[in-house]
Amino acid sequence: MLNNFPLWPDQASTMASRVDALYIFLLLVTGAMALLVFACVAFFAARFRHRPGVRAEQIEGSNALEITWSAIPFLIFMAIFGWGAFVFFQERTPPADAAEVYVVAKQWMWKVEHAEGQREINELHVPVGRDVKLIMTSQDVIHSFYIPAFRIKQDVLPGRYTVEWFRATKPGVYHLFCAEYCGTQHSGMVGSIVVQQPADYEAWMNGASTGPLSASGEKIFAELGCSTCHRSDTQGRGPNLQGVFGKPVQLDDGRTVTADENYLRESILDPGSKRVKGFQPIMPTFQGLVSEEQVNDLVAYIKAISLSKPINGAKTSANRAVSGDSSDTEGQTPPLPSGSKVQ
Ligand code: HEC
Ligand SMILES: [Cu+2]
Repeated sequence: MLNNFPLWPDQASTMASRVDALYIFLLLVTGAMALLVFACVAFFAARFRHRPGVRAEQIEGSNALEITWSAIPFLIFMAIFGWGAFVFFQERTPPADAAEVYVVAKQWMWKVEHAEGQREINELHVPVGRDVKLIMTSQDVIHSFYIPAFRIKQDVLPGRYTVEWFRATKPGVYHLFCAEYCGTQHSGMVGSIVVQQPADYEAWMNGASTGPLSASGEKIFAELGCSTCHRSDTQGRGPNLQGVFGKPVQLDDGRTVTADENYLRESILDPGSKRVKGFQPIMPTFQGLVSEEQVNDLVAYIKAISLSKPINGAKTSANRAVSGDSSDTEGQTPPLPSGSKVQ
């Protein structure tokens, strides 16, 4: 019904109709309230107008009336709150098996990296009907990744990851806007979201691949010497990173944190801030040595070696290292996490 009503953007994601329903409810409630107020103003102005010889008389106090006009708005506001919170949590909680796409914002463009390795600028190709999680960061100032047709918007901040997700429901090309004023060419920081049928998407995917992000990550991991300390056995000076993602990590100040994307990112750029229990503070910072894209690749790599089925478990790989088994290298080329395959 809304498709032909040009005040509304397309509804092209599973969130769109939910957000719209809430918004229409707000419009109806505020519209009805405005009507009620204006109707009362008009009615009372006519009913109690000045008439010659009639004296105005004060009317005071009615508990029933006051309770009614407090209770009804209260219930309406609680309904708006409850409904809003429900939609908010749906929009904030990416499904666990969503495909992952890394987004790096900079003045004034969007750089996009798919877990499978495709890179795009100011464009994002996605298949219809698939949950997609965007893991976003900024190279400079605050930006905001806004897709009106999907009804999602999320600030993109320097120095950390923020996340948003969607499931596109309709093939087409949709606007992408930066929704946070970010400098002189902010208005040019736009792009398009290309939603394709799975078969078209697969064809596009196969045409542009430079290999999975986790593979570039593995290369960088070796080039930067991460692998000298982080080995796939227990002999390294740093912790074995297999299986770390998504798990609780004990820190030497007694805290326990979950190893999510932000934790991995911080461990690489600011290793001193959270030190793993039982290890020396010898890891150098890589701040300034790696680009945002390289950090994303490293994070994707660490996630890949964490999510793939433990190839032999840390124990066995330690045993193998001791016994000098040369097939140890198979532990360093992880299969892709299953979530990143196109169905
Ligand atoms: C000189 C040795 C050394 C190098 C090189 C090194 N690390 Fe580390 N790393 C450590 C040590 C020791 C720790 C544990 C103490 C700490 O948290 O600072 C650690 C912790 C980490 C953690 C947190 C692990 C956990 O179990 O919670 C991550 C992730 C990490 N490093 C990634 C990297 C990456 C990526 C590189 C390369 C860009 C790298 N490290 C290079 C020594 C190193
Ligand atoms: Cu911007």
